[in-house]
Amino acid sequence: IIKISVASFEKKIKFVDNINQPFMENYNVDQKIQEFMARIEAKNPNEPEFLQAVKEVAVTVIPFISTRKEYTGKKLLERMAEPERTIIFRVPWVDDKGEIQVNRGFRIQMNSAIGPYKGGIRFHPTVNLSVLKFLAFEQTFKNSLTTLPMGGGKGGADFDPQGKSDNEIMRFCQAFMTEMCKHIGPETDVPAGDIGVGAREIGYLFGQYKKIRNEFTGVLTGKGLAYGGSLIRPEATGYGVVYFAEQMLKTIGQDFKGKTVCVSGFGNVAWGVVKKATELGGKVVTISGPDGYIYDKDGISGEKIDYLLELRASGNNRAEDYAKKFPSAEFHAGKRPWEVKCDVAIPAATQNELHLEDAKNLVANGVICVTEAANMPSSLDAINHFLGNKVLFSPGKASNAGGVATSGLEMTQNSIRLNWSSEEVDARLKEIMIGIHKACRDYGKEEDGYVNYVKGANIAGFVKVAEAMLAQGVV
Ligand code: 2IT
Repeated sequence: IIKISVASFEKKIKFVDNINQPFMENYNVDQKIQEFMARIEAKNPNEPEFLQAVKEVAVTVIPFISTRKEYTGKKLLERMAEPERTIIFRVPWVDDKGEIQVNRGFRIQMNSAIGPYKGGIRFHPTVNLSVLKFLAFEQTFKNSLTTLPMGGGKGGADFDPQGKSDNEIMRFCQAFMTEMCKHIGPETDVPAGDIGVGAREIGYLFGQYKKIRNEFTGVLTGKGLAYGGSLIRPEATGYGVVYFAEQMLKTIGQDFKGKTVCVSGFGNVAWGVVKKATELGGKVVTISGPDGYIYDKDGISGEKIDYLLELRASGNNRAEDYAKKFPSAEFHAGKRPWEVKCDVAIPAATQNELHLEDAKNLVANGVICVTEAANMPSSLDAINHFLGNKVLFSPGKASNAGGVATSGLEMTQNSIRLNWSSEEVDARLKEIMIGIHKACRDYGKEEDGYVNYVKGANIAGFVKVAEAMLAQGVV
């Protein structure tokens, strides 16, 4: 028995060695991608979102690796696709009726090569290992793109905040942090918000961390201004997306003025997008919720933008309420906004909300720029349709990096124990987004001048993490 297993072990090593053979001229890139993905799939069955995120990176980064001697044969991407640590824990709590509830909590510590793990916490019933691993994997590349010293992480729970009382939210956050506080810290892992986790939840999480650890530190970002939060952090993701889209438009000599913009979602990110796109002269005509989308022919501006915050805070998850409040709007039940003719499309809801059919609709209707605001909102075939039609298209890991970048700025302010003005934070945010855009262009520009932002973002994100990993050895 021992003999057989040693033989098969040797065989396996040989097989793996062949795949990562050193740089050479007739390196078969397509085969490398297929073999790489086969290994990742075998290791991570039943994780479709994670495999989707890895594949998008593999098809752009493996060809790049094949041209760089220093990166071949080092299993860099394979190491990046294996979390450094995965923590899965029970979150028991008592609801308002006195009934015991049990949720599952997670923290994926994906990669710490360039800084402490950094990434949001998501509370949503769809949360599972696959979703959080895809988010943590994307976060590693995104955080690298910001140029700030942050590794990649993500966490959350399959907890549904909808319909929960404030006390229930507090008890859940405390129960979640009671376990998570053992694994995080300002120099180790710094969580923040994501879907279902906003300023209120961050407050409760911070309070519990401080109580248990007896430390007042910048262990979380997205904090309230009274206890170490940063100005502009709530707006940052959406503003950053629009700053990025502005740069994309600039490459073809255009800007937001007079452009019709379709946005999906109505959460924190969509709010920031609508606010900044409107400020720059765009007309945002849609938002959406799980129930359908709103078409407002007059544009979502002024008090309607403030109403988005109310809508989100209501916890009802119903976009339809907007149409009840503003008669200029139509509600389209059960549909996504991508059937509406627009110049710029900004998916800002959640993963896999824009499929091939939607991409076909957008392209047929003359869309010129698609800037992702959510994490992985477009399916792979939708992305390929945009790229194939030479539409300006940027992946969330590049265009939504302003959120985590501003979290990085919050960490800096916490460390130096100072608070910057909103002008200062906004200026830094804008500079970072312009820098990310440039990095994407540098690595993603094709022979005909078209910028493949997917390729650019993946390679630029990869290079910094790869350099750090090479320098630090096999750890
Ligand atoms: O997806 C994201 O980048 C976030 N949810 C923000 C993460 C952060 O640490 O600010």
